[in-house]
Amino acid sequence: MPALKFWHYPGSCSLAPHILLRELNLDVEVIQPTDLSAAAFGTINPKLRIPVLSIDGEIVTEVPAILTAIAQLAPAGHSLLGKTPLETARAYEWMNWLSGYLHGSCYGGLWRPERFTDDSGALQGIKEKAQVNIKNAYGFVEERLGAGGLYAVGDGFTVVDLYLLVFYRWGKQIGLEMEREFPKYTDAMKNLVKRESVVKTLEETKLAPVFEAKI
Ligand SMILES: N[C@@H](CCC(=O)N[C@@H](CS)C(=O)NCC(=O)O)C(=O)O
Repeated sequence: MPALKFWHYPGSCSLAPHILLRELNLDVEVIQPTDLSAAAFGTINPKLRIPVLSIDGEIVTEVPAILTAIAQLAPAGHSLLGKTPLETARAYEWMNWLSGYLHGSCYGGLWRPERFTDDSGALQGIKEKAQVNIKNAYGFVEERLGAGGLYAVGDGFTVVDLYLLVFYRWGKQIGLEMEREFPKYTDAMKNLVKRESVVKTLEETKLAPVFEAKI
């Protein structure tokens, strides 16, 4: 097995690859950087973002690439990227959209509107439009969940389901009524959080369970 190092931040998009590392029981050095400035982090990732994975010293960035790199460390015959070539294409279709559109464009607009304009008067409008785009994007997820509705790709678990968990948590964080408004997405995530790897990673990163037990 290669030597692995993983830079993450609890609750961020790094959660998906973090769970995958635990799913595969990989031996990895996990690092939570406190400073993402160019001076502190620039040599690790010049884009100054987490997550970052180092495989025998080779740095890999971007969630879809990192999920792919980790999945390739799974025993032969795994279906973490889909069971057929078409399912693999679907997995990349999902990951590209989640990373580029939902994360970069929608959540970027909401949480980092200054990336889209130098006009301080335009910031509020960008945030408001981003809120609408996020909600519509979740509607799209709800419609596009695969056969049976429990998985994103086909009828089995793939890395895309882990990536969807990141955005499900964020949806709750920004106050969307995820359970009421997106019942299929919710069922898929309720199914996913039963995995030991999810439970372990949430504990490890000191994040609350996604669905609190009803008393
Ligand atoms: N496209 C990148 C996005 C990475 C990204 O934006 N990560 C966030 C955490 S979710 C981050 O590092 N934020 C720090 C910042 O914006 O300063 C990916 O898919 O990995």
